Amino acid sequence: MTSFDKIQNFIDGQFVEPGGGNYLDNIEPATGKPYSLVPDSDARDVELAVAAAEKAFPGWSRTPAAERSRILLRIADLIERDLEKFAHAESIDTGKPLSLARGLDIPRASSNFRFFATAILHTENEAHVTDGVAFNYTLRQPRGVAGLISPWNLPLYLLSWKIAPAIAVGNTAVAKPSELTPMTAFLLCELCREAGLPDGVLNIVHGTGPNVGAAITEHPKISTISFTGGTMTGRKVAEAGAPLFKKISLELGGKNPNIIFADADLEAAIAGSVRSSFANQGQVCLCGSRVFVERSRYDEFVSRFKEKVSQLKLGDPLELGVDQGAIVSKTQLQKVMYYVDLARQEGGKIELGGETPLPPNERCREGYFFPPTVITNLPVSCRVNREEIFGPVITITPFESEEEVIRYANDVEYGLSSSVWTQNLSRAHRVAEQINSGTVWINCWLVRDLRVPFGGMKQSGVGREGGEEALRFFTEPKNVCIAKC
Ligand code: TXE
Repeated sequence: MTSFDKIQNFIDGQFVEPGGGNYLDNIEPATGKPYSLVPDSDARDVELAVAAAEKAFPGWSRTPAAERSRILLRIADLIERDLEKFAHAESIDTGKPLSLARGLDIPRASSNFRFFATAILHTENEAHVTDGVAFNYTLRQPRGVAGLISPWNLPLYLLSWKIAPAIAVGNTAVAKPSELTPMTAFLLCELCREAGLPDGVLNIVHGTGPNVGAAITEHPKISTISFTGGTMTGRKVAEAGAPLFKKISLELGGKNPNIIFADADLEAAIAGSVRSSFANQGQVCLCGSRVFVERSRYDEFVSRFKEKVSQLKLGDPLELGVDQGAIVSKTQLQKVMYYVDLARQEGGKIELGGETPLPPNERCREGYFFPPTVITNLPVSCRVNREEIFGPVITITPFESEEEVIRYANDVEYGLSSSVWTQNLSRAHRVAEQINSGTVWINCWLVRDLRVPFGGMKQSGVGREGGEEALRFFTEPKNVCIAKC
């Protein structure tokens, strides 16, 4: 194993071993085999990272915005320069097709840095004049050390979505990527050094949720926590942070509806639904896993949708032309298979997929593959239709009326996103208003403008990320009131 294969923590600008000297295997999902080691860090490493972040805070928070911006822009440029290296690393680490990492994950990580680097150059401070009495202005100051915890499905994309706004506004950070997908976070540290980010501004501690994640959420000197991951974990993060009155943003799971009305442009709706169902093997919190189709076009939709889905090529993620790679881990694969079995027990009809496929090649003989799976004939209220599967499995259900489908859409504990396909503008507005989700896409999916508020309702989370919301989340508003004498 080369030194490149042994991932290290990044604390105070240095690559360091975990204090306990322990490592975990980092598995390549496409092969099922370990290909690198990831630190199995613990609270001692978090302690060192917090100390470094605290030490760096006074200097970084006083660094002029223009200088912070310059460094973040440099990081964005360097990610772009190393696009191929990062895309390969992300594909190997997650099992996602190389083309997806190259076309979406890594460019978006670069955009995240660029977006917040420039956003901080264009902020305004509010002022409130109290008639004849006083003048108020609002300072928005960085809050100190931020704890940033991210999941495995879009590793660098989601971690940079937190790191960039946190440090852009002058905080320092202790970040923890998922222990399943640590590689691109490790590579990012080298670029931060090259870009001239001062030591201690960004610290990355690798390890498991219970050891490192919990140490971050419980640490009294980390006052701000931004978390993306599963809903059950989000609950633990909230429980740990509440007694310490931490400011917490939670971006959690989804069970998103994808609604196709009879008047939709069916060609576009089918193409969009194939993406929203199976992009990244269905492992995107925004995937539309519950497809609802108006009865009069239901049969046509199901047959055309199945035809399109059957054209998706499952294969070695590193090969060209592959649409479906591997599932991130054995545990996640088992979870997906459990839900497909449950669907059978609940009376579902497996229209497509549902069985472990043959390995795509010799290299991937032990890989974690599962085909795009389409299920019909399930009641809206069954578990498969209510619980987050987070894999390449979707259900299709017919509906009779607008009222009925709105009821179906809202009848889950989640509320992250939704898609609505219709040519009727009034209906689009009406339905968008009534669906309980943080984002409603009309005639599209995953169109992301980094300025818009992003987050979930109900058990999909608390708080919003993106644009102004992120800048506000990572700062503390302070009102200064000057008497008019
Ligand atoms: O995620 P976890 P898991 C959903 C999806 C999946 C399920 C479980 O349904 O099947 O969650 O996945 C860290 N304190 N999503 O277990 O555990 C962990 O190390 C602090 C949806 O892999 O939520 C990782 O860095 N942190 C989702 C991060 O939390 C803790 C994306 C997320 O992992 C912790 C991923 C603790 N006690 C899974 N325990 C989405 N909506 O984007 C774990 N972590």
